[in-house]
Amino acid sequence: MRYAFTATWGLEDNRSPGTHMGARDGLSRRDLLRLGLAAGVAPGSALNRLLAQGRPRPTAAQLAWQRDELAMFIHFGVNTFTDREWGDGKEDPAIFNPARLDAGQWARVAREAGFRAMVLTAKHHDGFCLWPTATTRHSVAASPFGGGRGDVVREFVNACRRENLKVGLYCSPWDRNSPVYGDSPRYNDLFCDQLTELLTRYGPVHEVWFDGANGEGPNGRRQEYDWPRFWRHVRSLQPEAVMFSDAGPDVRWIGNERGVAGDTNWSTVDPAVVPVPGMSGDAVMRMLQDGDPNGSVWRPGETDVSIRPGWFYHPAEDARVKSEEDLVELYFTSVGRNSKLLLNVPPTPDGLLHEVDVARLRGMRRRLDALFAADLTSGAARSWRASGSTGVLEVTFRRPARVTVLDAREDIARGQVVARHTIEGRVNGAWTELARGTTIGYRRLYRIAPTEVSALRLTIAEGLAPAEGLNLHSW
Ligand code: FUL
Repeated sequence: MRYAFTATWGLEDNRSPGTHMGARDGLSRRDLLRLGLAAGVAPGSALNRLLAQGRPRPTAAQLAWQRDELAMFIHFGVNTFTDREWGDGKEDPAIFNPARLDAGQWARVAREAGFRAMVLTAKHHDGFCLWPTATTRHSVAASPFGGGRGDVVREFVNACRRENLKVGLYCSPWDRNSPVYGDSPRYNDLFCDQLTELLTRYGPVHEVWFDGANGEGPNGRRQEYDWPRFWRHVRSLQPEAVMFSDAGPDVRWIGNERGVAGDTNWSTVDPAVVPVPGMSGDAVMRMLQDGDPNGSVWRPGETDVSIRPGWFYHPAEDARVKSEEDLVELYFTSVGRNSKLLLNVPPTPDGLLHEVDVARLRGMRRRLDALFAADLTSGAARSWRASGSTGVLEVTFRRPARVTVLDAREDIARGQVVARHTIEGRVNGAWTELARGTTIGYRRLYRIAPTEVSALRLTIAEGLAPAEGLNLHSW
């Protein structure tokens, strides 16, 4: 017997309801699956319910996070003024002087382009804090911005609230300015103090973002981060926030910065493979990209990518902003692969999003709205025939329609089970394959050549448990 669902990291509050089930039942999910597959479980049976219960499921916060689909990343700080990507912590705070800073513009552009959240780099690796902190003098308080009384985090949060966007904050553990960095207990205390300020002064925070970067060379200072402590601390201050890092605990990095989630993408992972942020290696990267169908915790992947080559604004990249079509494609390779898109749009030294970026975002929204203008399956007749953990969902249209996007969905509130699927269309009376893939999860989107169909059929060729609440839309 394997007890697969013990809480990880000793977080008192591992809020994933599914994580404790197996241990209480005394059966691992693998055992349950084996039993279920052998028995050819009937939908609705007691064993079926047990199988479904044994799988990890999202918390309310993870579910809401995923359903938001689009978040905007804002990289802003001293690098914006030095034209660098990684500052060394020796910058003079006097260089931070955004003359026309307008977080309201960031938030308006984000909302109008369909984003539902924003994440700001409150502190990047250079250690410069965008809020007036008591933990260091390396902050906005030592800059000319607002006459030394400015607070970019406050302006950001206020702007998010005005536009009804959720608030996310990035606080880099790697700190190239702090004199106590490398003196592990002292720096861990300081980092927790910074988190306390960020998570108690500004009201509800929905996402706390921990990057895994650490570029210290062989002669650099080695800092042992106390991750379990950081995570417990965030959980105690903002219990509704999801925490992002390579190792979650709530949402994981997708394993690249190109904007591409795994073609196979499970929201469950084996936490032992990526226990802390910043690890490398094939097994780690595979776990981040693909997840693990037998994983014991729910930790969906977030896909972060920049609209420009760099994360921070560089005038030399004004001609290298991703096109409208690139951005639409990013939506399909992230949201359309059971992930969430965190798209970075860096403000200029003026403190505004650049007009080229703004135009591209508007263009992306126009294109997405056109693609998803009408759900062709609304009013269609749906029938679902299940057999064990496989099944067929047939959607018969009232009249034939030209389909360009296929949109399969699992009810992830109940977990993720589909391992292999195909989608066919009835074209001139004959079933024709239109798409095939592995996982579905929250949403699996396919763009296809426009095809006139009178019906669609989603076949689940392999599942880990019977799929309940599966759906298929088309646009
Ligand atoms: C990485 C950082 O090193 C980059 O500068 C950027 O912030 C990216 C989102 O995360 O770890």
